[in-house]
Amino acid sequence: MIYDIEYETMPREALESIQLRRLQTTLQRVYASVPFYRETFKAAGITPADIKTLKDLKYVPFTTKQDLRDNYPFNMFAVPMDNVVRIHASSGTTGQPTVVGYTARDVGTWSTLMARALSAGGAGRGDIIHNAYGYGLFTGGLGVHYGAERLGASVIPVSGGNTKRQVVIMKDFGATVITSTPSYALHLAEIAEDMGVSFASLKFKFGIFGAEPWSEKMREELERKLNLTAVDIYGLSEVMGPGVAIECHEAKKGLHVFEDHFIAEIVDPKTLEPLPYGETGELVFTSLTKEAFPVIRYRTRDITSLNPEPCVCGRTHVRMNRVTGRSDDMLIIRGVNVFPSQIESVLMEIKEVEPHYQLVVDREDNLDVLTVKVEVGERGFSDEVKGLQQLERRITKTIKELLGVSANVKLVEPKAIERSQGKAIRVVDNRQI
Ligand code: DLL
Repeated sequence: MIYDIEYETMPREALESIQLRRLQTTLQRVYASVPFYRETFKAAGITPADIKTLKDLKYVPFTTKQDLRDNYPFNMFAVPMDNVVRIHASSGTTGQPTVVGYTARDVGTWSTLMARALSAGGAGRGDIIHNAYGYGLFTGGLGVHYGAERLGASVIPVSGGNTKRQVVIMKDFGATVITSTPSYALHLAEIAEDMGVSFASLKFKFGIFGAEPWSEKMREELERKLNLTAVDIYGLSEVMGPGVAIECHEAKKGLHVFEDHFIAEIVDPKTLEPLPYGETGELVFTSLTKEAFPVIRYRTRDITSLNPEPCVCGRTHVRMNRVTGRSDDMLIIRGVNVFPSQIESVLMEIKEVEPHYQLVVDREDNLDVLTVKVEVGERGFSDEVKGLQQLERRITKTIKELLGVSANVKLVEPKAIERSQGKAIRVVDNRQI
């Protein structure tokens, strides 16, 4: 069902006129109230009045994660703290966390967009949503929670962790929709199996998975193991949280960006020039309705492309393709660029291994060495050592053929790779230390 039929199916022309009006208002607001934006606009020799069409957005300077860090914690806020009712922060694994704020109206907008998103993903009034995204500073848990309530579904705020108890709850409460990271969903499936609970006996119809990159092959795996339809949801704290874009369950082919609230651009990561529809580059967002923490041309570092083709679901909002990785997650192994998701796609084709893997990069004698650790299925490990070595060689060869990179493949025992309760850690790069 389309939650917000008027806005989600609006003809392009009407949508673009709303975008322009909202963009101009946002630029004026940030110029008046956030010193950072006033300074960057001045340095670029522009004022908000110069932005007369949507195309003029390309003259507006970008905002980076470093800019947000430099203004830690609250200097990017465009309203007085009196008006901020909620604060979230990104995990900050790569340095100072980024802090984001919301007015009461922002929380309302976010809830509506998440209700739209859940609805596009197959949920509705009457559904029971098992929400295993983490509650806390991370936007996943509370973002989905408020959206589910706005939608009129019943939400179980189970959060991440305590996985055995989650299995019991899933069974006893009869949840019909699950929301979690794809890696945690696989872990839940694994624990359920250990406990003798089959997903086929559960009531799940839809899984709404995101917060980390995952592949088409992983979708097949999740749909098979969890016996549901899996859709991809995207978002980031800086832009709002979950619910910036989502796949419709009808097409499952690209994520509709809620364009009446966000302008998405794809730019060449090197030249920063905007790229046309269909070309792959870095995703950049400008928020159009946020009050407390507007973002202007925020460089997400996420790599994808945009698809303007009409969709079977009737939504007119442009679709972004699956995020294949982050530009800062891209590994350069002896000069060859590889994304973890590419390795994932190769591994998923090999039936003897499980979808649990980790990439470890070291530098030995000044050379990059990539080790792909992947779990072998229960049956595989009791097999002969010779068989395992052959399998390692076969995977090494496939990776080399398809991606052009040499990797040491190391088969490990089932469950040897640590399970995460939120975002999986796919890469351990020892070169930076
Ligand atoms: O991960 C928000 C979220 C919560 C999205 C729940 C979806 C579901 P952050 O912690 O700020 O916010 O991380 C944002 O995660 O820039 C991407 O690199 C990555 N990411 C999020 N969703 C996807 C996805 C939340 N569907 C960062 N596919 C983003 C690939 C994703 N990467």
